[in-house]
Amino acid sequence: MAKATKSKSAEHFAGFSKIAYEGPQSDNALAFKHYNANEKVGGKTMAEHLRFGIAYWHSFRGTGADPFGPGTIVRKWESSSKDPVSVAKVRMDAAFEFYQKIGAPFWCFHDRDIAPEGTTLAESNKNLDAIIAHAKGLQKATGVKLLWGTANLFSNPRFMCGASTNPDAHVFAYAAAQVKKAMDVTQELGGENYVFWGGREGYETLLNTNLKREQDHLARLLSMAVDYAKKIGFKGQFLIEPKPKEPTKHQYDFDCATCIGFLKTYKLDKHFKFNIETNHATLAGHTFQHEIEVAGSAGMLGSIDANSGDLLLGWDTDQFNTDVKELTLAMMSILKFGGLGSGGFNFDAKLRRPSTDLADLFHAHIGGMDAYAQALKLAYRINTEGKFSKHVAERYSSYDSGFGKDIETGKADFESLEKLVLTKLGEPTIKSGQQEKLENLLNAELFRQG
Ligand code: XUL
Ligand code: CO
Repeated sequence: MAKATKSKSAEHFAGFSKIAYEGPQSDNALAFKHYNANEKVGGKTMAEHLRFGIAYWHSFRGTGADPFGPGTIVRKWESSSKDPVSVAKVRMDAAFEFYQKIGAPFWCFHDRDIAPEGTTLAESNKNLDAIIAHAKGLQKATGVKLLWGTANLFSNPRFMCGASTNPDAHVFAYAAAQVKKAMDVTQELGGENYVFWGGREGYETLLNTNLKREQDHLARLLSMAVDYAKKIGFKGQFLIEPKPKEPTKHQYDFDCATCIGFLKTYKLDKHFKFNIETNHATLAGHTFQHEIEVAGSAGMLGSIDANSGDLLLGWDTDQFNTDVKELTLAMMSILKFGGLGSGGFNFDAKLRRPSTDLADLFHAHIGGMDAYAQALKLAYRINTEGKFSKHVAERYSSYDSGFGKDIETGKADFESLEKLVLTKLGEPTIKSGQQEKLENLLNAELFRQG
């Protein structure tokens, strides 16, 4: 059971001890039922497979505000001082206490989440430097590492018409300066990846937009980032996080397939992988697994922003995902592609507006981590038994030899295939896809004991 710990003055989550694994039979709401960090699944521990990260912006800057009302979530550390940089430090202490208590090995941030924006770029950079020094100390003291950093190029009004895709070159220059600094501090903290999410890199109306120039400019910013990484020796992985819309009506980083085309057009593909967010996939009209398959097939599966949308709401609700079936399908694909490498599963998810207790932050992450752990175990078992992969392999087996192989290897052409059909093959036999049988098999596998 989670025991009440003695309240120390510097303890922000007093009463909560480190969340322990107690197994599926436990009825302790503040314990893991499935996530057992050191348990091995196929030669790797769960912690190594899942590399969970906590999103600073939601868990430590989210207030529950929505377009219809102000914040509902009040945290004591927010009133710890009148000076915003001092508050930012105390808030960060609280965050690292949470990371340790929930047992997440990683965290992620935007520059403007962690440090207050100043009235000039120089002042913003100074604030950021003070907080980065603080974060460095906390990382060292706790062992929690940085999964990725990024620049917020969408909140400040200067970015209302985009950052790198802004019609004003002055705004492009500002965005470039901000990304430069965000890369510097990500490197300073040993960040394993750097993310580009283009929330306002798109347009509302073509009546005022030069689409071609905007896309060229987005590619210019990404090329500058590639050059700058070389210059400073940043070895982390660059990740693009696709999203089709919201806040902008039409965003250039629509989905993985669109981004692959974009990156190849500008010869940037070898420098980037994808940070796939579940709710962004569904906004694009895809399943989460579809986006993973598209990225993985191109060798560009990088990291995951772990969350979920709501089937009945058409926007980015950023909920914690507890849908084990959806996550098992996703994990089947992730394991098939060999995992996420330097990526991880970052909870880009926020508490619901009425979830105002500190305990809710624990329940939300416990649920998300347990659901992924269950999915990992199920996916590993399903992939190892190979019932689905065997079925898929058999379905395509006509390409393994003979004229099928000639098609794949480029030996066949229109004339040779026409001759074959006319003289030998004739009409193909109809073969069932057996979808319903496979869906039943999936349910049987998900609920099978052992
Ligand atoms: C917005 C979103 C961002 C990115 C980082 O939908 O997902 O928080 O993850 O900028
Ligand atoms: Co995200």
